[in-house]
Amino acid sequence: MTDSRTRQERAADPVTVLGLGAMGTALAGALLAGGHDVTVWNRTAARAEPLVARGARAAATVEEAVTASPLVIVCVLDDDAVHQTLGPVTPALADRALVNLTNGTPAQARATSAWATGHGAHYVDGGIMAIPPMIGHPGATVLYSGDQAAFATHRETLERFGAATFLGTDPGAAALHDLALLSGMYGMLGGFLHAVAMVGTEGGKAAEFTSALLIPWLNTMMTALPEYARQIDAGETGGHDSNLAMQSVGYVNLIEGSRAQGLRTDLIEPMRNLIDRAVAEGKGGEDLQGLVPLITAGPPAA
Ligand code: FVH
Repeated sequence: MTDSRTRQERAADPVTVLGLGAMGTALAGALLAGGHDVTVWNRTAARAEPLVARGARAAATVEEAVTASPLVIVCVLDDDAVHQTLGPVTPALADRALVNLTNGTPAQARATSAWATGHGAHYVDGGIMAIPPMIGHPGATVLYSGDQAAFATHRETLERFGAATFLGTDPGAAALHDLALLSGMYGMLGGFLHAVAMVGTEGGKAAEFTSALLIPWLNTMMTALPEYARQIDAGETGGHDSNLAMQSVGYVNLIEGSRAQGLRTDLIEPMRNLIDRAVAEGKGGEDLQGLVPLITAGPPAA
């Protein structure tokens, strides 16, 4: 699937986008802005209208959409929706590059890859590390894995969305790293939401607190991560600065203080549970890095 044409010659390559929710619309919009010949399809046909007004062609059926372009991008709600969309049109998939930017698990990516490849498609899985307004702008990154030749052939088109990072030929790799990054994001956002709720109980404004105190604090803490990561890779569990026995005592204040302010503690309980378990297992002298082996061990037996 190598392509020796120049970037300019590839600029108007036809591309199909299946799924025109917030993200699919942003992806199709970036392709239109890049000068591509874009065919779109959505289960609810009316959602194609704004893109048609910008120059896209709306296909009447999924089959018509898939056969319109050598590169087919699918971005729908979930894995079931991918298969409900493409399942009835498998003969049309042969020789297409199918890039699936629907959020899913590594297992789903591997199964969909085997399924699509079995129908003759060149399958690339992807994880979008951006929200729709970021697509096509600096800061957006999309992770890809799977068919390397298909990725290389369409790389410049895929770069219309943002930086394109290829993580290898295992189709599950992009989903694994996507979920890992989302876990980092939800951890941060969960902390943010609890923090602004706490300050708000005494009339504090989220905007002022966030700019003046929270962001500088999180930025400072972020500088510790590379050393934590090095220790985790080396199998070291810390124990020099902020041991878990101390943190389990201090964490009680976070829980009790939140309750006293009338807050729910759902967002902060899980970390406390893990710290307490580590201490109960004799790891009180370790630092937070020591929690990774507990996470890796999987859920405790019932
Ligand atoms: N939006 C975001 O911030 C995140 C950023 C990171 C990547 N995610 C993932 O992208 C996928 C699509 O998300 P979305 O934001 O476009 O989602 P919605 O706006 O809710 O649109 C959903 C589209 O999926 C279609 N759809 C749902 N079920 C089916 C089905 N059974 N068969 C065919 N299409 C289906 C839906 O169609 P319709 O309701 O308009 O007819 C929309 O096109 C997703 O995996 C995110 O996790 C977004």
